[in-house]
Amino acid sequence: MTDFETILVETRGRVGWITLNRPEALNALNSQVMRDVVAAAEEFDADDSIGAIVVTGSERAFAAGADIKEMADKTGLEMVMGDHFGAWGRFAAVRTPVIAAVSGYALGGGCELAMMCDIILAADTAQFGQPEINLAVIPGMGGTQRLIRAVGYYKAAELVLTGRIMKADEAERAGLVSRVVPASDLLDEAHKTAEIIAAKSLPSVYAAKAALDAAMETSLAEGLRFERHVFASLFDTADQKEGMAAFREKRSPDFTHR
Ligand code: CO8
Repeated sequence: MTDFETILVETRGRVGWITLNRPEALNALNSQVMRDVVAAAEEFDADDSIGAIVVTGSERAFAAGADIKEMADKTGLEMVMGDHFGAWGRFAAVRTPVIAAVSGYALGGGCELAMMCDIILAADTAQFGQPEINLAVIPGMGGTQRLIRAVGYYKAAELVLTGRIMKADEAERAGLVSRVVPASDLLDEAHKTAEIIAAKSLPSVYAAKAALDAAMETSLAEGLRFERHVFASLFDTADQKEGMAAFREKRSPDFTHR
């Protein structure tokens, strides 16, 4: 793995860990964090021995947003030419499932980074929100688009227009968070969930994530067509033969990720 300035990166079994590490700025997402997170995620994604990725921050903050101090004096043209948006898109596009393990603040770009992941697990201390309106801007890394798909138009509109922060239990009720756990258990729970996914056959995991992604972007008819094709294509993998043989023989499957 490359050396990174703003994140800690670790491999535990088949799980790749990315820990945001700018405690002095509550893990605010500056351009270096973006470069580091994108590069680490893409390196894990290119590695067949990694079956799931966990992204986390500190106890106090998953990430308190894009770095306001870095952005404050930029012009619109500089924001466009910096292409921050495109690079974060590469993170959202990795094929490997990504779990966000969120403790403390997940605000602005922090909430948006969590929403680029496939599963959001929250500590009971987690707080989510899109407070950009308080800075006279709007969410710029997917907040207006992904939050609506997660919690519906009306709740998303309230959060984006007022900047209100919601606590973990509200985020779970709203469907943004899949599970809330005590803060002290968060990393263990994230690892257990990641290990469960990483033990599955990788081609089927890639296929499942691609089909879930398609549901976010296409009509029902298109999505169903895509799902049917991907489902059929998995019958050419050795793991499908192994998985179904293991079922018939009443034993655990031994997947080779092929
Ligand atoms: N950017 C830069 N620095 C930050 C950020 C941030 N988003 N958040 C916190 N910090 C810094 C503080 O400035 C402070 O540094 P210093 O000690 O040098 O003054 C340090 O982190 C600790 O923060 P606080 O002292 O403020 O800690 P508190 O516990 O008092 O407050 C809060 C915590 C409530 C989280 C508070 O820090 C806060 O409101 N932060 C900003 C939250 C916010 O508005 N986030 C949205 C940012 S805009 C955004 O995310 C747009 C996304 C789209 C961008 C797309 C292009 C890339």
